[in-house]
Amino acid sequence: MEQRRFYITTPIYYPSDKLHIGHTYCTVATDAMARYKRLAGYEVMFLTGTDEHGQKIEDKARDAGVSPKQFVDNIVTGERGILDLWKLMNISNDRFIRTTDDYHVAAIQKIFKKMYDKGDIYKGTYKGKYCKPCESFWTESQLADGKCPDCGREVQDAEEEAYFFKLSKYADRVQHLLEDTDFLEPRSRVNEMVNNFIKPGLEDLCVSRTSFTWGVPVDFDPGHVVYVWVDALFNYTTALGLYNDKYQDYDKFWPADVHFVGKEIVRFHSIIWPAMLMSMDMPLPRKVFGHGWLLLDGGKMSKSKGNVVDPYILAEMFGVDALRFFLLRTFPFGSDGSFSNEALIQTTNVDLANDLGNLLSRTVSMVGKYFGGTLPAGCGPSEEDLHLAELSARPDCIGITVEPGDVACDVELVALAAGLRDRYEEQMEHFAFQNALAEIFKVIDRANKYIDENAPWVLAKDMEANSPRLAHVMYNLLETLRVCAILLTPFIPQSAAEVLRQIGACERGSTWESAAAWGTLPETVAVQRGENLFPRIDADKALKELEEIAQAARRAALPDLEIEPQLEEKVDFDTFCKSDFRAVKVKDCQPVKKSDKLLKFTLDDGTGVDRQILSGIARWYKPEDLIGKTLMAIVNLPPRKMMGQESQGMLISAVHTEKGEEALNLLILDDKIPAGAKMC
Ligand code: ME8
Repeated sequence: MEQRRFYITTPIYYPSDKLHIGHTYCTVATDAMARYKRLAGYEVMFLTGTDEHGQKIEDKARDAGVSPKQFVDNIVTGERGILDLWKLMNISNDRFIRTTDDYHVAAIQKIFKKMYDKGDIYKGTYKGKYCKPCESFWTESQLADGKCPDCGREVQDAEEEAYFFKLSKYADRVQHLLEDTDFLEPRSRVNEMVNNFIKPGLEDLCVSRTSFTWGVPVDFDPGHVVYVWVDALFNYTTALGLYNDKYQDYDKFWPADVHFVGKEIVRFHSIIWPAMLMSMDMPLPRKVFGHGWLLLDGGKMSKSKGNVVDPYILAEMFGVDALRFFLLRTFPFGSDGSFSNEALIQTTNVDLANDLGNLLSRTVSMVGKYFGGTLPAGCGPSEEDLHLAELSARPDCIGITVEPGDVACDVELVALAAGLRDRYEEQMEHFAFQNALAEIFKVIDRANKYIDENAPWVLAKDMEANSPRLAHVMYNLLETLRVCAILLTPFIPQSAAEVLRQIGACERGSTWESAAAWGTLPETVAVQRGENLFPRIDADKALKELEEIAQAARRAALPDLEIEPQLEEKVDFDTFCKSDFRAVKVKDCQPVKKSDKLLKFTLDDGTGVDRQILSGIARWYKPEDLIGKTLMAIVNLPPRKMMGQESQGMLISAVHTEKGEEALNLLILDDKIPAGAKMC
């Protein structure tokens, strides 16, 4: 039989900044899809990588004082960089492409030349608008209120000699592709593309730049570099071996089965990409799926916002599987979703700790307690169970009726679990991860209810009479856990493997086929107790910890040092001279009762009479550390009352702001200066 193949890609990420949880979303979804297809017996190619050229990177590298290559190397391969992140998140990509890789650069030059030779790329003058952060050209009519329609930022005028791709030539074919096939999903994105971009008239696309150098050089016209999106989109084919000898998988895997991309780059993938492939006479990918964004407080995600969105921190605090699970369980893949730490904790506690975790630990510990860890022979599925399971696994099965003599709850559980794989597959084939997980959790909920209905602890009171029934209940629970764990593997690979280990499922009981074969576990299966898979998270404690981390991050983003600007307004000399500044020696210093700000000073000001000054500096100084010090005070201010006590003057200190925190330093004078010495 011919091996079934599946080629899936994520966008290649810009290494312009550290990735946040929103970036992780698409890669985790792609990983779940790739793992699901492998489980179902496909030979899978899962590609991800980094998009390393363009003016934005060149500018950022200059600001950082390093070369563009050093800059991207640091973010891609450096500590806690993109490669480390995918390793941490247990991403099973088969290949990783960097657009600065030599084989890719050489291949892009050949591709550009081929489209040029065909007459689809020609030289002209570019006049228009350019959005630097998005690396996107726009015509006047495409701008939104004069700004970039993608990110809302200012655009710049751009005019230069440039090469153009004849996008207009392919407009009709692309429109047909979008409207009359399932090329682009979800369907709502088709209308957006056709109405906003194709119907107003597709203009030819500027595909080279001369104003910067960090890109793939056009080899037949020095000074031009290839537009970063041409360079980036063809990664999906160069990484398979198109126009290079590094890989030999092009014939095997192209066309791609699906490109997963975020909604803002659907335009590039559903209009420009197919048009260029048409120009190259290459087969088109089978599908582009435009997923939604994870929003933070209703807006785009960024690290400067309060909530912690650093995937490293979240994975370390809650576990990689909990994070992966949350992303795909909570948000429908095609729509936007609101990310919050509260929701992450809630989902982990409810689904993983309560529902799945408890089902596992209760089942395994009861098999241990009542049967010494090994179920007795004869506890497996009855003839009726098997018949029922077979019926349930058939898509045409229309509901199960309970025959007299059947145990109703057995019938329900077995029917639900045995038919799960088909319902799950249906959802996974449509990239409906949330629904696929919902199907699994319906079965898990039913199994938890099944425990309560059967009350094994009551059955166990009379083992002699009830042992066969109790063993059969336990067997059904283990089988349910087995089916669910197999189907959870693409989402939570490590934890699902641990569930399978704890229930004693061997390799044969962990396969895709066995997920639809009720009764695969041997009757005398031995369970292995293990640690609690998903300990409950203390929400208050975790949120407090995250808030502290967020605050520290906000502080770190603040300027190191801030000093108040000098006053414009002038003071005349005579007025200034009226202020009487004196050296004073601290004889005593005490905290002021009921005030966490004030310290009370008893000072020798050289007059022979003690002077009392109150000063709001308790945050910065311990009273005992100041006794004996010589300070500076202004002594001819009118006395004023603070917390019921009189203050006769003011101590002079220097203030500034450090990382957003107010800092204060008293002016401490040389001890040689006698008390009362006038400052001038
Ligand atoms: O666009 N929620 O790279 P990129 C969900 N280099 N997805 C998000 C997100 C969020 N909050 N923030 C970002 C590029 N993404 C190009 C791709 S492909 C040939 C070239 C997604 O690093 C975003 O939608 O800016 C996009 O799909 C992906 O992260 C990479 O974004």
